[in-house]
Amino acid sequence: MCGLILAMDLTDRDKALNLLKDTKDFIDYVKVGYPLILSAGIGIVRDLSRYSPVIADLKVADIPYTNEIICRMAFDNGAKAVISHGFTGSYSLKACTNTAKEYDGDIYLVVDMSSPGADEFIRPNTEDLCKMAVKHKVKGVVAPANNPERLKMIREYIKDLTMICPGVGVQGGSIREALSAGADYLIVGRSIYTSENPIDVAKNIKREIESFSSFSNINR
Ligand code: NUP
Repeated sequence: MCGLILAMDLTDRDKALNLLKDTKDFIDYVKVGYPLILSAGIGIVRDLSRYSPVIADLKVADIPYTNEIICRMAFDNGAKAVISHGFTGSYSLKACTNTAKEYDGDIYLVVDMSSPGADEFIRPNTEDLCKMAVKHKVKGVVAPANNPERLKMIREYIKDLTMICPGVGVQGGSIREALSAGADYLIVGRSIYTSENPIDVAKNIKREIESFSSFSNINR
């Protein structure tokens, strides 16, 4: 299953909601993080969830007690999934997965990043983070679409967990290369919301993902 996740990093609540209304037919999830939640409040998760399932990109990274509170706030406000870090260890991740279970929600674990500097700390630990993802039965992992070699390696480690991948477009990644390397969902923000015609851009990206998906199904 391949699809498109819109990264909604606008900081204006009305603009964000209008953009989602316009593009909702071409996306599978909307991802919201600190930029919009800090400017519009956590209630924005509920507002967005009226149009699309929401992934709360909170990169949760605290003690178990606090992680639980954070996840509960996201799920209570209608999030379908929460993104967590794993470097805080198993107890902290478990607080997230246990809370998600209560809500029938999902946790995605960051196992690598698309940013320069990922080599410094997270990459030396990607294999262990992937093992942690499998062991704790998270829904999936976050991995860099702008690094197909890393995606291939991560795909081997995580087997059939879902891989959601930012880094296409502005961060240099290519849609086809990321999908060929094992990405399930592409996370795209600026290429859509800063464009003159976000509807067309979202529609075209979704089409490209679908055509890759049907081509690879035929050739299986
Ligand atoms: O490794 C990561 N890279 C990344 O870009 C992990 C992330 N969560 N993100 C997020 O994906 C980033 O915060 C932004 O919301 C989105 C990518 O957006 P864009 O580069 O397509 O604008």
